[in-house]
Amino acid sequence: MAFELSINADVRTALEKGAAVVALESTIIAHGMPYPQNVETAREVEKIVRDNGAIPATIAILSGEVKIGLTPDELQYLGREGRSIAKVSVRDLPFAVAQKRDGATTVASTMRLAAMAGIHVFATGGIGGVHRGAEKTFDISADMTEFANSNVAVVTAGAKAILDLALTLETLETLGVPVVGFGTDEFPAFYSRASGHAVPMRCDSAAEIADLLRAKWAMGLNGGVVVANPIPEAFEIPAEEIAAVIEAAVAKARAGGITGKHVTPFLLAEIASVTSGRSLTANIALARHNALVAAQIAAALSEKRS
Ligand code: PSU
Ligand code: MN
Repeated sequence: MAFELSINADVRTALEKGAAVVALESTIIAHGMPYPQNVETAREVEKIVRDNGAIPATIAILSGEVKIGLTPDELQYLGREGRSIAKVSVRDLPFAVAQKRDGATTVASTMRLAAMAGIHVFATGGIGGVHRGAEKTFDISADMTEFANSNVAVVTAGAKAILDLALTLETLETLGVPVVGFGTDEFPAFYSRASGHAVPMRCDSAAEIADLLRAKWAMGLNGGVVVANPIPEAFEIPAEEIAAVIEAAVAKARAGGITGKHVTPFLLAEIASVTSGRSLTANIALARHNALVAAQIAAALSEKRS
C-alpha cells in the first residue's frame, strides 16, 4: 500500500516556500472540550495562528485519510461528533488508516504526523505525561516517548496536575527532551502558573527558542522540545484552589475503574463539571495563548531558515 498525507493547499504552499506553519491537534477538539466551545476554540486558535504570521495545520484522520489542515466543515464535524470519534495515539494510527475510520489525534500522533509533513512547531493545550500512581498502573502517555522521536517543538501550558509532574519531568529528562520555560523558571501546571517544580532551562523570546531548535537539530539530536508556556494570569486557577478538585477527580476515576486512553478525557470532563466551566475557560485561554507563542516561534524559525 502506498501512503500519502492529505496536505491542504494552504499548508502545502507554505511548506514549499519554507514559510511558518503551526500544527494543531484534534483530540483537544473531540475529547478535550465540549461542543460547541471546542469548535469555537479550534477556529479561534487557527485565526490566532494566521494573525501572527503562520499557517495553521489542524491534524486529524477522516475516513482513513490523514489530513494536514482541515476545512471549516471538517472542524465542525470533529467537534460535533466529539467523543464518538476515536482518540488516536501513535499505536492507533495504522488501524484508523487501514479501516478508513475517523480519528482525533493526540499530542503524540499529531507530533509524528506533523514531522512526516515537515512541520516543526505545534501548539496544544497541555501534553500528556506520567499519571499519578504510574508506578503501579504503568500509565505513561505515549506523548512522552514521542518527544524522544519526532523533531517537533510543542507549546504547552506545562502539564496538568492530574499527572505526577515530578515523574513527568524525570521521564522527559531520561528521554533527553529539553523542557524550556517560556518566560518562566517554573514548570507551569496547566490551570496554574506555578507547580513548585523548576524547569531545567528558560528562554524569554521566540527567537531564542528558534535558536535552540536549530542547534538541537543541526547537532543531530533528534526529538522534540517542550516549550512550557504558563496560562495568562487573568485566567489562572491557583494551585491551592484546583488541587482538591483534581484529587477528587483522580479518586473518582480510580473508583470507577477508568483506565487506559479514557483516563485523560474523563478527568478533563470531571474537572470542568465540578468547577462549573471555570476550568474550561482557563483551558480555552491557555490554548489561545499557546497558539500565539507557537506562531511566533514558527515565524522565527522560518526567518532563520531563509
Ligand atoms: N491534556 C489536556 N487536554 C487534552 C489532552 C491532554 O489538557 O485534550 C489530550 C492530548 O491530546 C494528549 C492526550 O495528547 O490527551 C493524552 O492522552 P493520554 O494521557 O491517554 O496519552
Ligand atoms: Mn494513558
